[in-house]
Amino acid sequence: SSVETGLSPLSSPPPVILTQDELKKIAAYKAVEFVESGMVLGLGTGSTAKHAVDRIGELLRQGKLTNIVGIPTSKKTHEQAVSLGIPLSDLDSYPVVDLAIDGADEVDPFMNLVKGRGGSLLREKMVEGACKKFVVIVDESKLVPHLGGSGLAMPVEVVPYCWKFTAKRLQDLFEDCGCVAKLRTTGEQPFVTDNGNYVIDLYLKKDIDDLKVASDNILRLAGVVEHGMFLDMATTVIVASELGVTIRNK
Ligand code: ABF
Repeated sequence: SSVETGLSPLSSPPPVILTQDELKKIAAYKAVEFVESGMVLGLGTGSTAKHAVDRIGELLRQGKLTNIVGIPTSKKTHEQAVSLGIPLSDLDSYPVVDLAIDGADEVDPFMNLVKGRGGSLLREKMVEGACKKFVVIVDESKLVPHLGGSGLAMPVEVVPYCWKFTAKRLQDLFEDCGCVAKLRTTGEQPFVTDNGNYVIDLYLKKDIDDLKVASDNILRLAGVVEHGMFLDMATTVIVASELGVTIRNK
C-alpha cells in the first residue's frame, strides 16, 4: 500500500508517495537514534526491525557506534546481524539488555502489542522482557483500538505433541469471542518455529474483555509455550505515517 504526503500547488514537483516499507524504515531509523555506543541491544525480527538492524550495522561500519553487543530475537535476525558484522551474544551472557527495537503486528492505545505473526514471538518475548527500554517501531497500519479485534491472527506457540488437543483447549477458552483456532502451515507442512514448536493462530470475532486474564488463562494450559500478547512491555512506540513520526513514551 502507499500513502500520499501533502498537497502541492500545480507548479510544485509531484507529491511524494511513501510506500509502507518506506514508513517502516522511517520509524526504524528514528528508533536507532536511541542507540548509544556500549549498549547491549535486542535486535528485533520482521520487515520493520530489519531496517533498524541494517542501520545499526551501517553506523558500526562508519565508526559512529562502537562496542555494541546484539542479542538477536530469531535465527533470521542472527543471520542478518552476522552478515553486517554486528557482534552478537545471548541472554545467558547478557541477562540485562539496555534497549530492544522491534516491530509489532498490532499496537493498542495502551501500548499493548500483538506480535508473532512472523513466528518469532518466544525469543522476542524473552529478549524484550529482559530490556530496560523496549522501543516498538510501526507504520500507522498497525494501530488498533483493541488487540485481536482486527480479524487477524493472535499467535500462540505450542509444543508439537498433541497440538490438536491444545488447539481445541485454546479455542474453548475463547468460545465467547467466537474463536477459531488454526494450525499455522507453510505449504502442506506445519510452520515450525526457531524453537522447534508449532504456532496456533487464534481468530476472534469479538474483542477480548480482559487481556491480562486472557494471557494468564492461555499460559496456564499445558502444551502452550508462549503467546503473542505483549502486555505492558513497550516503553516507547514510534509510529510513522504520512503526517510524520510520533513518539509515545510510557
Ligand atoms: C516481528 O515482526 C513480530 O513480532 C511481528 O510479528 C512482525 C512484524 O512484522 P513487520 O515489521 O514485517 O510488519 O516484530
